[in-house]
Amino acid sequence: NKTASVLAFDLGASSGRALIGELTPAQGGNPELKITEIHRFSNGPVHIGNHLHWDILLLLQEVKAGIRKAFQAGFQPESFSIDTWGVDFGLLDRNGELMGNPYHYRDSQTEGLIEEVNDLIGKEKLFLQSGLQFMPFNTLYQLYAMVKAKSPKLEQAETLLLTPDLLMYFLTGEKVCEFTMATTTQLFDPTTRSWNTGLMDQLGIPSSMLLKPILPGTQFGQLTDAVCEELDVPAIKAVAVGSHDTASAIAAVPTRSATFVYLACGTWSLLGTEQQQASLTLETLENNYSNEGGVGDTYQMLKNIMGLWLLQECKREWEAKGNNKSFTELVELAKGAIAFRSLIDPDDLRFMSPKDMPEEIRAYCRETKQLIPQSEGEVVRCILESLALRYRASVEQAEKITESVYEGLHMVGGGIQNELLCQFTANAIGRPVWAGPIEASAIGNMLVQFTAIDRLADMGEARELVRRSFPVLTYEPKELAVWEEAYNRFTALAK
Ligand code: ADP
Ligand code: LRH
Repeated sequence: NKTASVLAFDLGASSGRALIGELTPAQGGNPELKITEIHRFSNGPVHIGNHLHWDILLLLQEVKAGIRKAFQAGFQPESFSIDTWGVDFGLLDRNGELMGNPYHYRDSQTEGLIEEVNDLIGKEKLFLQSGLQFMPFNTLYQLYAMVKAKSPKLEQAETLLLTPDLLMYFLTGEKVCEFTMATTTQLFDPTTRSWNTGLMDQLGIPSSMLLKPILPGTQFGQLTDAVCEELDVPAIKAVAVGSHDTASAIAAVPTRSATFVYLACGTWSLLGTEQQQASLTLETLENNYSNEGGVGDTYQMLKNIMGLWLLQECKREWEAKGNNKSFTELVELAKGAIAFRSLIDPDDLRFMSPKDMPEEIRAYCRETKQLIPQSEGEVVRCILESLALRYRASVEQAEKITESVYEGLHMVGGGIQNELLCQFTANAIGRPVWAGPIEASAIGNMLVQFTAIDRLADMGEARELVRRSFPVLTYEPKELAVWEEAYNRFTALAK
């Protein structure tokens, strides 16, 4: 009955971190989970020619640095795992070597391909066979772009590994395909729970590159001798977790109830409900909801909302102009700005990768004949109010599809450090917001590792552990009348 520890890497589009999770023994009470951040690093795209890539080798170096630091700090994790954003991948040749730099999901190669593939396959058929929201960056469109470009890499590829599986392969030498990541590709059929080879044949995508998915909780190898020697660490076990960061974040939602609505709030905002199986109805399709695999035999019916990307990009643009402000300072400025001066549809695809985000927001307001946000405070306020209103629309859609009423919204992820956004969200939905934990993806990652090494029984026990171990802040709704009025303006603007 000793303390057990595991090492979790959570790589988001803006930053990555390594955390140690320690499960303390039940000393007369119940066990608690203690987390310690070991390493944090920034992440972002690299432009080469006309393409946008991830710096995968730098990410590998940072993960290695995290492993080394964990042992240097005196921890003895039994196992480790990595979760990352969805959809992206690397291709291995027949010698098992990585061919080229993985593309970043914001690369423009997939522009226009949703429509093109819908014309070839049929939108409804594609939805029924994938359950996925039509997002331009889905793996399906990235691979189809490579087919159209007659990519020599694609012609020679032997194995496709999604980002977390690719990093785990570099460290363990084992090639696996984790289930929750597989479900972000739009090539995986949630009914048959297997790859949609018919679809791939039709589009000319070689299906032999894809491995049979393994479930979260599967132990599949250990650090290679070479990595252990390089880092001077023992050969700890590798576990497949909910390797999609969203799946891991949802696993750490401290809900008591089986029916609940959540918002994982980081670079993206993922809002949805947990289901036992994929919801493949016309209503789900019409509302552009997604069905993605979750941990513990769940399907997540959720929606990708553009999220704090909008704010991150404004911050980056202002920094490039020599104006450095932290998120805290920007949120303070937004508090002082006038309410509901201008609203945007955060999900308009024009905001996916614009050159200058503040200018794109101004252009949207100009074109929709609203007041144009000028100052930083005005721009940030516009973003946060618009996101909160989009969350309300999405909660209402989820309620319609699932024929349920939710009492409040669980918010998790880095974005909950933005208290103004949490309050706006409570106001917009007219219900309480329960915020916490911040490091949900890393915690969800740890929880699955603890089940794999037999320290936790199941995800029910895991969520109970999260409730016991981390604080949750409640935001009560306020100013309902003005938010109602703003919502009417928003729905007229954003379909
Ligand atoms: P990722 O999806 O990249 O993993 P995170 O979960 O780390 O994202 O969340 C990053 C977001 O959290 C940032 O875009 C920022 O808006 C928000 N954030 C981070 N720190 C703060 C802070 N101190 N105050 C307000 N917001 C913050
Ligand atoms: C959030 C996320 C989301 C994906 C996007 C590419 O980090 O994983 O679920 O759709 O990144």
